[in-house]
Amino acid sequence: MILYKQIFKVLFLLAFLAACEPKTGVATSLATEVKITDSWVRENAPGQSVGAAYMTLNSPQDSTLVYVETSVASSVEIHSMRIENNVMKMRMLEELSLKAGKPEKLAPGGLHLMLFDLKTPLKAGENAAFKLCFKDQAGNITHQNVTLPIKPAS
Ligand SMILES: [Cu+2]
Repeated sequence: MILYKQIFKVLFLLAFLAACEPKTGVATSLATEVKITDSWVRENAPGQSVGAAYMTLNSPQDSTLVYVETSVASSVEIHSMRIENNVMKMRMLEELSLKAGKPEKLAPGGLHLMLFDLKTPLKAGENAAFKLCFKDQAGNITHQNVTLPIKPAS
């Protein structure tokens, strides 16, 4: 009987710890959380294997966007875009620096997240899950999960 009680106690404790873990994770990341607004994924044309996602990132402290992944594409790159001699040119950035309190806008015609090798067509009205990894000045990496709505291009 006593043994049963002890096993029960241990199981209860494990369940309690498991339930607590995500909460503490959220609590610690809250202090340094980057505010992500105006986020969306562009609906893609049939047959297109690449896509683009946009958002405004506002970090409370100097930090760097170092890595992005998504449920809808095999890989994600941070791109800048500019017009040179009437030709649109995109360039891959290894990372994107965020200044404390200064919103960094990823929007059509400028910075964007380029999605390569789409796993599924991007249809307006659906959602896409993204994970963004930020590195703070001390080198600590934090992850943030966001769900982006897919919207028509215009
Ligand atoms: Cu691009």
